[in-house]
Amino acid sequence: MKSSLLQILRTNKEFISGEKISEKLGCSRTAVWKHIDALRKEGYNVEAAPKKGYRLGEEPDLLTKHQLESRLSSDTFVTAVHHYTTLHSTQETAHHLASENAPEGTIVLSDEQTKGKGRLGREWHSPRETGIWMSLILRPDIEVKRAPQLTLLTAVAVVRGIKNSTGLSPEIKWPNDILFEGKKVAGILTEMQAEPDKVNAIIVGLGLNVNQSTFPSPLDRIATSLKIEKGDPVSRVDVLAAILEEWKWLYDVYLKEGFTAIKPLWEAHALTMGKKITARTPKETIIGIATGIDDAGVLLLREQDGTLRHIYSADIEC
Ligand code: BTX
Repeated sequence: MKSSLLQILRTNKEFISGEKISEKLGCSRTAVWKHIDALRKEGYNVEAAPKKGYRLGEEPDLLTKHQLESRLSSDTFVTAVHHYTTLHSTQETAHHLASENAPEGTIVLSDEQTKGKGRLGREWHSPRETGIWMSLILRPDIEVKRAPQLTLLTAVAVVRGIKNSTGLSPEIKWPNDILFEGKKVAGILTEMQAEPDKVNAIIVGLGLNVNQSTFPSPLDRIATSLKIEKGDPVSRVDVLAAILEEWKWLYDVYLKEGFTAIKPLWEAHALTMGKKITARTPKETIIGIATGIDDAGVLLLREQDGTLRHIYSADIEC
């Protein structure tokens, strides 16, 4: 109800009467008033004028269920939004929901994470209301070995969503970082619930720094935010809605045509291609020229002696 009310108020630039709203929503005028009162308490500036009705002014930058739902297009792939003010980790909660059969398209968002996690048990700094800390449950009918392709697909969605909503153009560092001139603005963590030959759920976590002005040491040397890059605060909900739009069509294309259709889009934003890089895996360090990714999304690295190496997972230094 709150999502629909927000949509109605937003699409009416001028005042709209309580009666009209109640007709559109199929509820009483008292119910309309109650919801408007609740929105005001959350920080929405809803003007009221006698005989004219209500008009929406400034909106707070919240990632609540109704704020996000009111921004999504009707053909979104988002089926449920779970919003929390604080969580250990949206990944942890999404895993729990996935194992209880939450449908594909379920999103978990939190204003802050107290134990946000990166790959290999690293920490992800997720301070309150400054970033997008979210996990998405997907249930594609794909082989287990194809799951890492969803990290690359998500990176494309994030870069394109950022570009569409802010005009900024970050780059992708294989496999899971989004950077502005070497500084990390976002990280992606793809995890899986699977049987040996069947994916039950893929949980894609996205941490995107939006409105931080500074970072604690030692992150200050390696991290940036959209606000720092743009020089102005950025609306988290606008950015997230734009990313979800991109995510949806890329995922549709991926399910129909496979990763080969996504690969050129990924390459168009990839930072590492053609450059000399160092790939560190738990077993070895490989230095070479990144020549591209193959049709599975595996990084191809040409060593000095000409050997072509396939890198399935590594930390990359450019
Ligand atoms: P990663 O292992 O590639 O990167 C983790 C590293 O990034 C850390 O060791 C640290 O150096 C650096 N780092 C930590 N926090 C930040 C930050 N806010 N900005 C820039 N750099 C940072 C990347 O892992 C994947 C991160 C996914 C995070 C999301 S948030 C929502 C979801 N829930 C959850 O617990 N994790 C995911």
